[in-house]
Amino acid sequence: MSKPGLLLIGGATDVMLARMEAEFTLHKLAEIADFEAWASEHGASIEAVATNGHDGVPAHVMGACPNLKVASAYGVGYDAIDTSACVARGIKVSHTPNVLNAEVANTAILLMLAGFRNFMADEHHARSGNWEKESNAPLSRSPDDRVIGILGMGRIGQEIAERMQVFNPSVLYHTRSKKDLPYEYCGDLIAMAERADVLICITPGGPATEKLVNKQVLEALGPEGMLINVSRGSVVDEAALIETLQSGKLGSAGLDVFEKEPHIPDALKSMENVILLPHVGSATHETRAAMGKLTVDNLLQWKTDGTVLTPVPECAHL
Ligand code: NAP
Ligand code: 8YV
Repeated sequence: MSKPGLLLIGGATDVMLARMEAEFTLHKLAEIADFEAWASEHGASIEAVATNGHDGVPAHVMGACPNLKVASAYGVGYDAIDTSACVARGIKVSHTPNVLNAEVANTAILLMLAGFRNFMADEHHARSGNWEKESNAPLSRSPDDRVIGILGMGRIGQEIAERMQVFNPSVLYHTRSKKDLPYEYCGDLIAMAERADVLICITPGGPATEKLVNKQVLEALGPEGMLINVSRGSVVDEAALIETLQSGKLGSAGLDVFEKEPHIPDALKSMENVILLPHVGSATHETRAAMGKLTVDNLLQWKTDGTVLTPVPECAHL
């Protein structure tokens, strides 16, 4: 019996490739030179797509694959996938929730700790020889006993709140609906930012959260305040972020995500009170292996019985 066609969009590890190739006829988008020619020969054979949170499933790919039935995303965020279009066609979309909670929470906390303790500048002070040539590094601030506002209190937000308990924080959170959690709910994001020493963003991206962290929120956070963004670049108004940091109306920032990745504005690169990471929130061997396993498990489950293990909520009814 012939194997169903699977189109790989973006990269995959060797382990993922071996498992996919054993069960599907694999086509790699990155290796297709003439997409139209490929589509007319193979498009109709493609029943599954493996993709990621950045590349999604482009409209021209969906259009070229009339028999597409499942799209398995490597990552929990799926704002790059048009789920309405998938639901309309009965395409099941899956993602990789939970397996990356701990890693992304660690990333957010590491950014916060590095910010309070001024570790980037201190590292430079040590490495550059300035310690020997000049003097001791300036004092930094303690991460203990801070007010932490978390924007988005889902799987990862809760992991962040739990993991930072050793620093004795007062945790506030803002979401659209109050949760049954031992943290203080704030219905008003600006009011939460006014009270917080640190605002940690960990909502999904997409239109519902676009520029939720605007100039008013950043100014409310204030000259001593710290913004940590490990969600999506779209959640923060990047121009307002640059403006408030430059004017001193916002104290500092730790950023793993940006509006136009992989582009990072020069203004952000030039600021010493900003820590920049190249979207590595989940990027460890261990966590990426777990994400890769679940990505392929979803495809194999679909091949077995037409279901997926971890559908995105919009597709759970399919
Ligand atoms: P989740 O469990 O779905 O949690 C999302 C949270 O955001 C919920 O508490 C939700 O509460 C809140 N939310 C959604 N829309 C909102 C809005 N308009 N205003 C305020 N709050 C809103 O998702 P998760 O698994 O924690 O992942 C969150 C996101 O993190 C992903 O979608 C992805 O974008 C990002 N992420 C980034 C990395 C990285 O490498 N940097 C890695 C993994 C994930 P309500 O529905 O009650 O509002
Ligand atoms: C990954 C992420 O960088 O899961 C997410 O939403 O942003 C990260 O874990 C990405 O999705 C891998 O493609």
